[in-house]
Amino acid sequence: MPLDLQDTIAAIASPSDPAERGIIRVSGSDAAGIAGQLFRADEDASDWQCSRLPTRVVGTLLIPSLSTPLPSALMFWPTSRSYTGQPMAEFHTIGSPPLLDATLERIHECGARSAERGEFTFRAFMAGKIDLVQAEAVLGVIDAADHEELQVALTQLGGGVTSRLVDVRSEILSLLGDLEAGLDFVEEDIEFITKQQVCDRLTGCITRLQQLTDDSATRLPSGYRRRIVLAGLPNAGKSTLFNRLIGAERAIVSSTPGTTRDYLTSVINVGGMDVELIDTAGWETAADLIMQHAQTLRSEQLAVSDLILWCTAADLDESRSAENVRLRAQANAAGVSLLDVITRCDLSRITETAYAAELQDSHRVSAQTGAGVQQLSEELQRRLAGDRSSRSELLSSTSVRCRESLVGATNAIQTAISSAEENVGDEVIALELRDALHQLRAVLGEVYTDDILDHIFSNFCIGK
Ligand SMILES: Nc1nc2c(ncn2[C@@H]2O[C@H](COP(=O)(O)OP(=O)(O)O)[C@@H](O)[C@H]2O)c(=O)[nH]1
Ligand SMILES: [Mg+2]
Repeated sequence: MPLDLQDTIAAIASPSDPAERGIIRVSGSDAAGIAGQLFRADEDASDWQCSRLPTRVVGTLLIPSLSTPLPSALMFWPTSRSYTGQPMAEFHTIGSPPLLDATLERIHECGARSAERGEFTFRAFMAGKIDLVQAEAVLGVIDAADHEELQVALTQLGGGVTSRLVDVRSEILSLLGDLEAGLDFVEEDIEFITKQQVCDRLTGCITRLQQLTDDSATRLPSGYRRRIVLAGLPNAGKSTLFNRLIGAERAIVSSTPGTTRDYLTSVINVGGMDVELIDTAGWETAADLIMQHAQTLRSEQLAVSDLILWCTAADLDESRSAENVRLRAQANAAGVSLLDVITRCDLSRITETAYAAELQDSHRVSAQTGAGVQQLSEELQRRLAGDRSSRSELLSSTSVRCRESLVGATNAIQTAISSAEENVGDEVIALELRDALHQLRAVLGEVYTDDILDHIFSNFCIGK
């Protein structure tokens, strides 16, 4: 990432496909000069360059390689009160790739160079407009795979995580102030803060940091989709339920056991979360090689799932009950959470079977009539939302980068508490607190190394 923040950079900031609107962004000390060379404001707004306030002006772009002027709006931030913390101009015009390319070429001729990946956000970071946690959140918003990820990224961008870190940092700074004041008056034996107060306040910091550390440990990789697998004896109605949940006739449904031989997957939306639903086969005794293969696939699918829906037909024949229990136990042994679903519940009641006693928590559905399917969806939503990983406030990229520093800060504070309890001396406590502060600064990006910055900003697209 070039550290020259003074030269003026430009890039197309809108997606590369043709669209109604395209945006070209220019940032740097010469943004106004460059904009003035190719933009003509409509008459009543021709004094836009004199404004000290952010301005929106309607006019045209004059590009020599184009035969006619291009209608455009100019957004102009004349001072450091812009996203990048420096003068910035944005041209909003027709989103035609060749027109945008021609405009950008003209901007380069006027003296701007091409922006590198993430360079606008990098400048925002260098100008102190955002911290590193928020810079990562910008990337998270751009890359969000579904509503849930977008929500996490927006919270992080809004400063939810930052403000918690800043709170802890202020608390430590204030404690450090008290301890160091005490050190200055050590001869006079004046105590600015009691050991108990130090321990209590530091314990509060640890609780807050612990929550963020836990979050960072459980956060799922970005783009990870939870997987729900339908499992159960042949004819339990898995494929019918699969079709009902995805809202389409994808899986072949038949009363001939072993109809489904391959597994099928489809993405469904559960409470704003994209979830992969998988219909499995291979639950009967393997009579041929294909069925053996189906069994292998089924086991693999089960092992990598986040939730198994074990389907038991309400009209299950008593003679097959033992087999149902055996296979369910086998599926349950994979260590994945399992939810019992009584299927075909329009047919009869399962209460007579011995197995029924175990099914206190089951969900009754009829995929054929649709009864209970809505309630099942709601339960899936609850289960997935209850998953700790989905409650994280940290983006996975931030988690990976910060985990070590968060743990480091927590350990330093823990050592400070032990030192206070053992009356080791305020100098030792202060030393640990300074270490904790350093670790927190690393999380926020107040101390950083070039390779960390390179790693973060090179993941951005150009124009952001
Ligand atoms: N009455 C009734 N029949 C169902 C229901 N769900 C599935 N079936 C029937 O049960 C048989 C097996 O269904 P299928 O979905 O192929 O089961 P799978 O082998 O577990 O995939 C088919 O004849 C379906 O029509 C249901 O909710 N009610
Ligand atoms: Mg099937």
